[in-house]
Amino acid sequence: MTIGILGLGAMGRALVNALVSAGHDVIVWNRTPGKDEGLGARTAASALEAIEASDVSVLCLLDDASVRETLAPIAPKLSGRLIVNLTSGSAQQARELGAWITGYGVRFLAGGIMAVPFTIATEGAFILYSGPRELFDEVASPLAPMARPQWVGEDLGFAALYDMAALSGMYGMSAGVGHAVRLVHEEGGDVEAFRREVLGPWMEQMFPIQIDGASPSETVPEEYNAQMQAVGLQTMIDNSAESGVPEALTGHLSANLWAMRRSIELTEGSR
Ligand code: FVH
Repeated sequence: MTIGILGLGAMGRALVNALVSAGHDVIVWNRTPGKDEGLGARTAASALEAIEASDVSVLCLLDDASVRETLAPIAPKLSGRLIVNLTSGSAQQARELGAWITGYGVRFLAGGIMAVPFTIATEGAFILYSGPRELFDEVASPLAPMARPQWVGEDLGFAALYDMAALSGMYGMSAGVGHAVRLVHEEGGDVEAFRREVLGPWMEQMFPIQIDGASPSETVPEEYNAQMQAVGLQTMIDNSAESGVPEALTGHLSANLWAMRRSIELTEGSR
């Protein structure tokens, strides 16, 4: 199978490396020439040439606008081609892109990469796909060297939706740990020791509890004591201000405080 990779940014190049290492015939295209050097793949002179030479073409560009810009001039020539879009975007963008490009007879799958370039082709990496199951079955095995393929439904928006939601979880964690070390630093604490001896063990203890307890409900289970948590969160926000940390870095605490207050309000309203 010949696989086309369109987009040779950090992620696109990592995908090419994984496929070439697995012995695939890979043809690449990038808007700016020169990024194909040393990849061991064939180079196409245009996006159309790459797609026409490929059994399946993977787009890994910056954003939805760059995908539209790349495909719009050539879309009428793509009927019957199989295209997988791994470019990040919103669920609505994925659905609209799918409706538009399948209108030209393109067989289309949407995706979301749950990895960073240096974890591509490692055990933990996976890629979400959504769209027609038969198309996923066709590409899952050839694209597996990039990362474990995981189909999340026929709805073309679901891979993007799950991707955005999972990234929200990661950035929430990132905001929390970033704020934590800033707080310790501002007060002259030992950041290294704090990370190793306090933050790491604490996060490890709480991580499975957070994942198991994650819920779309607006009310917190009684045993988690929303009243107590609201008081604690306000103290954390006050402590942050007292330590001189910019208020903008406490957004994750404010979001949690809002959720606790909402839970208290709803629980009291139902009594
Ligand atoms: N890198 C990461 O950690 C994340 C992990 C999760 C998934 N994301 C998404 O993957 C897409 C590509 O990310 P990337 O890291 O490869 O991004 P860049 O290194 O910035 O490369 C961008 C490529 O997009 C091309 N490009 C930009 N604009 C256009 C356009 N208008 N027309 C055609 N191509 C365009 C750019 O080409 P050039 O600047 O070299 O000419 C690069 O090939 C992305 O959706 C992440 O959210 C990565």
